[in-house]
Amino acid sequence: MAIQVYGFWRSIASFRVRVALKLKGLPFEEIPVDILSGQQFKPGYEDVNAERVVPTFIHDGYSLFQSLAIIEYIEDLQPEPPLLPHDPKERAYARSLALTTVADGHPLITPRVRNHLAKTFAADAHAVESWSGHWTTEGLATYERLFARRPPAPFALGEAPGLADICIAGHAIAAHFLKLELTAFPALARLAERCFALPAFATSHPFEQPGYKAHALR
Ligand SMILES: N[C@@H](CCC(=O)N[C@@H](CS)C(=O)NCC(=O)O)C(=O)O
Repeated sequence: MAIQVYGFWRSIASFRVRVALKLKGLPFEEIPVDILSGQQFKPGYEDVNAERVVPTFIHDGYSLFQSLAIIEYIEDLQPEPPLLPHDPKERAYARSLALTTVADGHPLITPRVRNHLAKTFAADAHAVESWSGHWTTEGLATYERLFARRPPAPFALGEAPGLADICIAGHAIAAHFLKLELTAFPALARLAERCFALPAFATSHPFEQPGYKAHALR
């Protein structure tokens, strides 16, 4: 089976797909699309991804977008180890945790939203950072309230990392990019630490990607 992922080192959604593939032990090739320099808007990439975002997932020529849909496809392709629980209530809870960042937090801080704030509403760099920090903190606080009701044990849904942990770890990366302190969110911070102790998470981290290393050397 041949898997390719169009992604970007800094992209939280690409991180999510990278971790899922690594937890499943599925080899893949990552093709970089520099979304900070606008490569996603080049006509060639629009043919690959109509939304002009990363990630795009290609499996034996079949192309798919949206990280959550991609991860659920990977789950169907390779059921072991499971990323979603089998129990319907637990599955729904895992998806709820995932969507807190995938549907609610992350979309508000993507480059296109930040650029639109700057270009259309004359938001300066400080205002854009403040906007992103606000919405990311809202997500952190939501997770912390949820973890007060049901503490991770040790991962969000139990003994093994899954979809929810992947998405929460991505949210923690976004917080780090925005220089947000996690001290007020200790349960989330511990969960993220547990995740990044695992090779699948650690090697998927943006700072571990060749694109970051090249960027840092510039
Ligand atoms: N909901 C989508 C989000 C995709 C997305 O917005 N990706 C970002 C990178 S994390 C992107 O490509 N942004 C390009 C832009 O904002 O112009 C998913 O989970 O795949």
